[in-house]
Amino acid sequence: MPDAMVAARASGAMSGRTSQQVDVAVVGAGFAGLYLLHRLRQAGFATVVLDNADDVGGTWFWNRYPGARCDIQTVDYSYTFDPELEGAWKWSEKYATQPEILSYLRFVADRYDLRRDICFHTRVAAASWDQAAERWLLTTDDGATISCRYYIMATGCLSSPKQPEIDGVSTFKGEIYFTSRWPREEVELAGKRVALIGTGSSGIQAIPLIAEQAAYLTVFQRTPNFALPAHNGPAPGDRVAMLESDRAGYREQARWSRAGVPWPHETTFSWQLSDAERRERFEEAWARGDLVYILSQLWADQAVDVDGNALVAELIREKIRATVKDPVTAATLSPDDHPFGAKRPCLDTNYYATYNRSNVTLVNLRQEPIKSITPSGIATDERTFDLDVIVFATGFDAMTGAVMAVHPITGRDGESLSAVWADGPQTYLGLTVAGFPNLFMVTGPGSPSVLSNMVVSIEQHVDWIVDRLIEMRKAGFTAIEATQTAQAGWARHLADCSTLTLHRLADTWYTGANVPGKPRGVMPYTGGVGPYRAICDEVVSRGMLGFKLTGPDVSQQCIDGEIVRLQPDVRLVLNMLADMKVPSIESLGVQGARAFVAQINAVRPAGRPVGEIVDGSLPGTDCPLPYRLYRPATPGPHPIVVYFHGGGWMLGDEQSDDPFCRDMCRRSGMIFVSVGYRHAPEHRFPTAAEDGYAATRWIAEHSAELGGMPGPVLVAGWSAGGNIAAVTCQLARDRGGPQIAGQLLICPVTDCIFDRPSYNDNATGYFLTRSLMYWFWDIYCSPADRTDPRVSPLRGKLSDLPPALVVTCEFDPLRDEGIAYAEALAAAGVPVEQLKGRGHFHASFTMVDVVITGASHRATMAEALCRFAGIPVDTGQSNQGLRPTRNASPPKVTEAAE
Ligand code: N01
Repeated sequence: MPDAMVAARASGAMSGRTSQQVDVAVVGAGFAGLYLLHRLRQAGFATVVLDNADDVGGTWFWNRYPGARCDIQTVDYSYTFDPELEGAWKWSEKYATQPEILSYLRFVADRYDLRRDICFHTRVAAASWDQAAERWLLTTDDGATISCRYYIMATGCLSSPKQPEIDGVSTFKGEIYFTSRWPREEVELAGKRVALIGTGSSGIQAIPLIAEQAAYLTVFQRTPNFALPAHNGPAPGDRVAMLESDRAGYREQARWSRAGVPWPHETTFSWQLSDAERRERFEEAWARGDLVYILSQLWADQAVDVDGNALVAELIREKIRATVKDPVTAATLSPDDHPFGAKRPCLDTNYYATYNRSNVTLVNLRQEPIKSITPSGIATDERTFDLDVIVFATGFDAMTGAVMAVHPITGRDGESLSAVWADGPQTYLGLTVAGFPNLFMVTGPGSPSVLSNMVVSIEQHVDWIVDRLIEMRKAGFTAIEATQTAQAGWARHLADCSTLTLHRLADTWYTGANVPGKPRGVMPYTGGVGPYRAICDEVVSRGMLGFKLTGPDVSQQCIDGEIVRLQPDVRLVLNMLADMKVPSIESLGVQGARAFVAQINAVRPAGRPVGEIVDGSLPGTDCPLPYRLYRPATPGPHPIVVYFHGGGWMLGDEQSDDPFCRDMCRRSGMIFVSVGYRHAPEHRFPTAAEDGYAATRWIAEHSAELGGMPGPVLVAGWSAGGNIAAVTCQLARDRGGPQIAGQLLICPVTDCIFDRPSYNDNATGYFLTRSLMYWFWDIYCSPADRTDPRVSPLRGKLSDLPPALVVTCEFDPLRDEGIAYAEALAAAGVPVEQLKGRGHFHASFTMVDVVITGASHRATMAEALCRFAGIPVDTGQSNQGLRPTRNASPPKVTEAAE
C-alpha cells in the first residue's frame, strides 16, 4: 500500500505538534527544497519541508550582505520545469541582486502554494534510521518528531558558515557581522572604521559598497582571488534572443552542457593562436562579464593544462595592474598561487578600482598575519587597527558542512554519517550514501553542484530522486540503499575525473582546504553536468545498478557493480564513436580504412609545438623509407628514440602519431624519429619488421648528423608499432647491433594467439576489436609465419634485451599479451616495468589532448625513457601539473597506475 495512504498526510505547519508522519521530509526551503516539494506533492507524496529561517530562500535568505548577487546570468539561473513560470517572471538585470532572487523564490512559493507544507523556524536536531519500520525518525529543536519514509537533504552547498578561527573575537567591543548571516535591518556604516576579513566572492562583492559607506575600510586579505567585472545591466541581447528563439532547445542544451549553461565546447588550443589572437579572445571575454564564458571559451586547454591556464592568469593580472594605481597593492591583489578557475573566481563591480580610494587600505596577511582580535580592533604581527565594525567574509564549511555538521544522522546499524565521512565524503552519485537507506542529498558532494549552474543541477537531482520514488512505489519497494561496491566505484570515478581539471591544484573550499582539519579532496564532480546526467540515466537503464531495493511484498532487487569503469574522457570518446555509428573498420576495406584513419587524424587536436620538425628519408632494406624527426626546443645533442606508429601493420604513416611524438619529445627532451615502415597488404610479413630494424640501424649510425647524442638509441612503438619495436630489439641483439638503451612498448602486439581473456573481455566496444585484430593479422601475416618471433616476439629468445617499459590498457584486446610479454621479459632477466592503464583503451595514450587522463601515463613513459638513456628527467616541459602515477620500481614487474 502506498505510503501516502498509510501515513497521516502532512497538512499545514507543524508548530505545536508532537509527532507527524509523512512520506517525505525535506530539509531546506531554497531552490532545491521548493522544487522538491512541488514535484513530491504532484506525485502524491505527503511531504513536509523544514527550514530554520522564517521564510523561503535558503542561501538567498541568509546571504543578504551589501552587493550580494548571483554570478550565473539570471536567464540561466532560473527554474525551467514550468514554461508558464518562465513566462510569468521577468528578471530586471543580467545578475539579479539578492533581494530580487529572494522575491523570485517567494513568488514561486506563492504560485505553487508551497508554504502550507513548510515548517519555518524549525531545525532538525537529530535523524536516525529505524530499520524495522524502514523509516527515518527526525527530532526537531522544539522536541517534535517526524517519522518519514524518505529523508532528503536540500541543504545547499554553502549554507554552513565557517568559524573565523581567529583568537579574541568575543572580546571585540564594536559590531561584528558575517556576510553569511547579515542582519535584515539596515546596517549603519557611515562614519565608521570598518574591517573586512576575507576576499572570496562575498568579500569581493561587499567591499566596493562598504567602501562607499564607511569612513574607512581596511581589507584583510590572506589569499588574492581572481575577479572579473560583471558588467551588470540588462540581460545581454544575444543570450535573451537565443533563449527566446527556442526556449526548450536552449534549456535542453544547458542540461547536457558542461557547466549547466549552453556554451559550445571550445576546440582551439592556446598554441594554435598567436599572442594577438589570444588577447583578442580574452578582451572579448573580459568585456562580456560572464564567468562561464571566460572559464570555457578562451582556448581548449585553459581549464585542463597548467600552461594554457597560465596564459589567462597573466592576462588577468595585467588587468589588475592596469586598474590599481599603487603597484604594491596591485601585486598583493594578483593571485599567483593557484590556476585561474581552480578556486571559484568572482564577478565584481568596481572591486579592484576600490583600492584606489583614499579611504581603503589592503593588509596582506601573508606578510603580517592577524595575531588576534582585541577589544578595540585587530592586531597583526606588525600593527594594530582601531575599528568600529568587523565584517567576516570568511566563507563556509562547504559541501559537507550543511549535511554533516548541522545534526547527527544515524543510519543502518547505528552508524553515524560523521563517522562514515571522517576521511571525506563517500557517496554514490553524490545523491546517496551506503548504510543510509532512503536518505538522499540534492547537489551533495560527488555531484557537479557548485561547479555548475546550481539550478540546472538541482532540477536534475530532484527529477531523478522523485522519479525513483514514484517507480519504487509502483513496484512495491520501500527502501533503497547504495551498495558499497557502487560507492567505492564512484569514489574512483571522482578521483579519475579530478585529473581532468586543475581544481586539485588549489587550496580551496572545493577541496576542504579552507576548514582546518577537514579531510582534503576535490568534493564536487568535475566531469561535467551533461556526462553526469547521462551516468544517472544509465544507472536507471541498467536496472538501478549499484542500488539494493527492498519491500515487504516483493523480492529484493540488486544489480551490483560500478557504473563507470572507464576513465571519464575515454567514456566520452567511446560514446561519441558509438553515436557516430561508424561501420567496423575492417568492413571498409584497406583503402577505406586508410581514408577513415586520415579523416579521423585530420580533425584531432593539433600537436603541441616542438623545437623543430624535419621530414626526411632513410635507406631501408631495399627502398627508401620516409621519416619525420621531432627535435626538442632545448639545446642538443639529444638522445634519439626511434618510433614506430600504430595501425595494424597496414594503416598510418610516419606522421599519423604526430601529437604523441610531439608530446613525448617535449616531455622526454629527446629526438623522436617516426619511421614510415612499409605496410601490408602491399608488403606483408616480414617487411614491417625488417624495415623497423633497418631504420633503427641507419638512425643509430647517423645519430650525430641527426643531432643525436653519441651512444645507443632507444626504441618505442604503439600497437603494431610496439610489436616492431620489440622485434627490433631482438634483431639488434641477434644481428650485432645497433645498441639499444631501452624499449617503450605501448599496447604492443606480442603474440599470434587470441585466447587470452582480454580478447574476450574487450572483444567489442572499445574501438580496437577482436575482429579488427583478426583482419590485421590476416592481411599482414600468413598463418604459417605467425609463430616467427619477428611477428610474435613473445615466442623469441627474451634474454639479453634492453630494459623495457610495457604499457597496457585495461579495456584493450591486446592487454594480456602485453602483460605476458612483460612477465616473460622479467622471467628472462630483463629489467622491466609495467604500466597498466586502469580505465583506458587501446588509443588512450596517443589521443593527446583528447584523453587528458592519459597525460600522467605519458609522463611516466618519458621518465622511463630518460632513465633508460641515463639522463635526468626533463622537468622543463609541461607535465600538465601531474606527476606520474607509476608504482613500478625497476627491474621488478609491478602493477602500476592503480
Ligand atoms: O567564501 P570563500 P565566500 N583569516 O571561502 C578568507 C559562493 N558565493 O563566502 O582563501 C583570514 O570563497 C579566505 O582566505 P583563504 C561562491 O561559490 C557566490 O566569499 O582561505 N582570512 C577567503 O579569502 C563562493 O566561492 C556569490 O586564504 C580568512 C575568504 O575568507 C562561495 O560562495 C557570492 C580566514 C573566504 O572566501 C564562498 O564565497 C558569494 C581567516 N581565519 C558567495 N578564514 C555569487 O556571486 C577565511 N578567510 C553568486
